[in-house]
Amino acid sequence: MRILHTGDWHIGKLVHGLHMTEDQEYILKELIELLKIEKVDVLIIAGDVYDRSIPPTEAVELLDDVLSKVVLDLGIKVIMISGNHDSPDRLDFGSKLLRDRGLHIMGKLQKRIEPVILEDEYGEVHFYPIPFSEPAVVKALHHKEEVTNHDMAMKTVLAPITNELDQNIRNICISHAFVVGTEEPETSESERPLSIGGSEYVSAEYYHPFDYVALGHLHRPQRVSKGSIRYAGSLLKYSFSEAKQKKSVTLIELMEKGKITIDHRVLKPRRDLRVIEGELEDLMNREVYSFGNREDYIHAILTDKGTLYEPMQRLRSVYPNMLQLERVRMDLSGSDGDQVVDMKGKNPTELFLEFYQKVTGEEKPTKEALEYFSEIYEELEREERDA
Ligand SMILES: [Mn+2]
Repeated sequence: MRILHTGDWHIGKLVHGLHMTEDQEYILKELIELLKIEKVDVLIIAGDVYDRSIPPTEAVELLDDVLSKVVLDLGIKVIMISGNHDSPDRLDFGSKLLRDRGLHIMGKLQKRIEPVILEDEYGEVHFYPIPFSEPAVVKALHHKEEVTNHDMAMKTVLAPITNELDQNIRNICISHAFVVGTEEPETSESERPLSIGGSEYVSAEYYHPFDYVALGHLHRPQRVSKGSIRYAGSLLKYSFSEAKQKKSVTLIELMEKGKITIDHRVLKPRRDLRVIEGELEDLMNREVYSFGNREDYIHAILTDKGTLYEPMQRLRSVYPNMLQLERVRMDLSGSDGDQVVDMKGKNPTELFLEFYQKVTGEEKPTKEALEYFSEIYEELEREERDA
């Protein structure tokens, strides 16, 4: 049986105010092609299907379209669970009706989680889809007062399953959580914390009895611990902290019990999301920008010292999808932009010196720069008088 493990689609996501739906449509088309080429039997979506509990209509249309193609046209089974971004009840819509067609949705956590049973030449494979399990929900569902954090919640949810697991057959778990094992986890800025205050971590050991664990939540593809507990990672880069990550989907081939191969396939996005750094003139230089796709989503870090005239507009003329601009030294609008400057009793030159120091981090401007300032200042004064 060939399984494609994906997660964190975040359909309908905005990145720096920009709708990613078209990029998602593009990459999902590639995903559909991959499903065909690789002759995949089961597609897993390990939570955060949508980016928001009430997704925009384009997002709902896109998911409907993609799932219809996968399930109806290609006859591939789909198993999906809710993540912390999804609304469990909304995701569950139609789930009973769709089950017989091969679309298995687990939005809302149930006290008893029944496996989705599929078969191949080696026998049955049991898939346990565990929707995102909030501690408060688990506590109420299982009447267990001691459930106060994510670790306890997942332990409570998984215990009845792992206790009765038939170890003669192949068992797969699908879960959306921050699972921590022996490997150092790598997080991204686009992951919303699962818990504010309390710990969001879940111990990997609860998942050990499964043959493979398809996780969602962390956006970088990664292994949690030895064995087969893995994050597929998000479909696309959703923050600049992910600029250097290599996104992929995970292809699993299940053979007889105990025999499994894990592989990765890379999908090429319509636009990459990357960080460029240098002086404005250099970044605008053809020899520099022709190295990459100018249409990519760009975060530019400018290292120029002096003031720049409309750097964002100028960069946009070369990089139409500029999303973020950062000045290495100069930050007038940033966090300390509200600082009150005591201007009383200071002459314009003194104020300029203070400003220069703050902006460049340098002690003093050059003699030429200071002369230039005086010249311009006098000219402005003249203009004001004449007006
Ligand atoms: Mn996510």
